[in-house]
Amino acid sequence: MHDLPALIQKSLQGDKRSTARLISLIERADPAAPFILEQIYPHTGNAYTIGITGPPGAGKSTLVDRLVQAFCGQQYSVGVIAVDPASPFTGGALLGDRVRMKHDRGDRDCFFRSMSAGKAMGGLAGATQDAARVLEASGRQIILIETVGVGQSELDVAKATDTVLVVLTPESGDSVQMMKAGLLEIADVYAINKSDRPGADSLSRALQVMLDRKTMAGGTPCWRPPICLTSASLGQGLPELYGCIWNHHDHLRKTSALEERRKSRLQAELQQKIEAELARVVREKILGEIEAAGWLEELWARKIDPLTAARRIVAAGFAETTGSK
Ligand SMILES: Nc1nc2c(ncn2[C@@H]2O[C@H](COP(=O)(O)OP(=O)(O)O)[C@@H](O)[C@H]2O)c(=O)[nH]1
Ligand SMILES: [Mg+2]
Repeated sequence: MHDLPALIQKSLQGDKRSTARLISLIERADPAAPFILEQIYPHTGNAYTIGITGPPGAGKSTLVDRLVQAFCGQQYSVGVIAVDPASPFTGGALLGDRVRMKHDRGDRDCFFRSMSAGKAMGGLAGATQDAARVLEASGRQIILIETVGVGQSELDVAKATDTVLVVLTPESGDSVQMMKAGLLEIADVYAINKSDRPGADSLSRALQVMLDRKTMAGGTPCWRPPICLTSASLGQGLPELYGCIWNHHDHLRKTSALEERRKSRLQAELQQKIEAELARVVREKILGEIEAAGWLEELWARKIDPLTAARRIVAAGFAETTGSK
């Protein structure tokens, strides 16, 4: 990679093409990725991130497009990351492309990026988080992250944001399923989209009952997720939804919840990175030694048991790695 520092500099100044290239390098875990992340980190920490999740086809992308419109209308600089479903059969990337064309209209300052769940290395949540940081460092104030609300790794992506918007539809009225899927645990704001179709009111009532129960069960009553009825395609209920998102933002800011939320995310990230780093050290420094040192022979000859051997190898490996520093 020639002139990486210049590329980073241009991205920090808001250049879209450089930003896209940095994200690509990070996405495929290029050897330059750690340097990029190190350089941009001091320029992060202020963007507001919003996760949008829900079942496939609920209208998340359509809603995101509407929200982008609203944020841009208020002169915010917006970035969007859409995580495509991992399945090769869904044509997720194509969907992403279709929406990107809408976002990238000249009259809006929006950076759109789709990431493939299947491709991301080092965990989907990690890769998405890193991409969001690049966007943030390049001056994006609001970052929207769309993921399909199926599977733990997708939920983790949504959870790692400041406000989580869960999008449901009258068709997804099977609320017990949703609850099982963990969607309802992470919602800060609900949108019942496609409310132009029948069933939105009854889903809304069912959700209210569930929220009541949660409050009575001793959940922290300080923020009760509001339920907004929207029709993204018809453009209905959007100012209300936009307002609810900001209300949640204000709530987090007024209490110390925003800081707490972000700090606990950083702690989780640090922990995850330590584990990844340990795995790397094990792979690179320790596993190779085993054969050379003849441990297998010792095991085979019953001179030592596997657990004791493993402990000795690890202890020796770390003594060596820390000693060689
Ligand atoms: N009737 C109706 N259709 C909608 C609404 N919002 C989105 N759609 C349509 O639902 C389909 C899926 O939308 P999309 O935004 O791609 O859903 P996603 O998979 O959740 O991102 C598209 O054909 C949209 O035009 C809505 O409020 N009402
Ligand atoms: Mg979508």
